[in-house]
Amino acid sequence: VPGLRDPDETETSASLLLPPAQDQKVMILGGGGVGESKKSTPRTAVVDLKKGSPSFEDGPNLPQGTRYLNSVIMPDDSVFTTNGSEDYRGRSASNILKAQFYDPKGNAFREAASPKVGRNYHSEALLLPDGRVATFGSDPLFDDQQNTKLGHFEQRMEIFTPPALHKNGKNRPVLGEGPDVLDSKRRATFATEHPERVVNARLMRPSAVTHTTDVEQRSIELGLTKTKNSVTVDVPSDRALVPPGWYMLFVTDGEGTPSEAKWIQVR
Ligand SMILES: [Cu+2]
Repeated sequence: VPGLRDPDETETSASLLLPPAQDQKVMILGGGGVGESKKSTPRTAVVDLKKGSPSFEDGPNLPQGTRYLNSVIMPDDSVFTTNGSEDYRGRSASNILKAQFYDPKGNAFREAASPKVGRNYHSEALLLPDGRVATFGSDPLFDDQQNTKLGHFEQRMEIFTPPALHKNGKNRPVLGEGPDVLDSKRRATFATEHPERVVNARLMRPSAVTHTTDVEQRSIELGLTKTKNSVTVDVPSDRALVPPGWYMLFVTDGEGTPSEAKWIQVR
């Protein structure tokens, strides 16, 4: 696919299928030169695979050159992206204590609360079924700025609570009683006291993240119908778009406040 700026700096980059998966847009963020290179790039780029002859187009830059960035799709279709380092495996104390949300619709970043723990190589971030994000791991080459002391594996975890949960955490949309497998029409109905609050429904693949990369990550937009006390979701029939397996089902309100997930199986 042509059009990618800094094509020699894709090692240790992040990449993901942007939400919703139906849009078939792939994003790449940051990265560095091959091996122990000092080079890293703030470049992001997006390719729309639905176009006749797809090519990468530049997205907004990260705050600085970034390797080992972790990127997590959120239930509100934003992408939470955090941590990383500017140099190879955090060398010369180059961990980046920054996080931001990428909005695929606006093609822009907005700042998020900063992580407290630096993370580079062998680090991970994943979406929890309660709508928060856990970050963990990091495997720095050295523990000091002068690169004289051998590094130690980072054992502290952090949990990130997105802004909508800080604001509306005590008043989230709720998915009540419902099935844990789709019916023959690929639908599922859940009880809820306030169906009017439910604006979007997403099927989100549980994470399988390693080395900052989650190859399972995808979020599928669902059809939504309501009664006075229930919501019904419709799952697309395309098995390439929705590979069989277990998913987290999230609904969100008009402010992007997520419910807790219900686990549901797609056969
Ligand atoms: Cu490894």
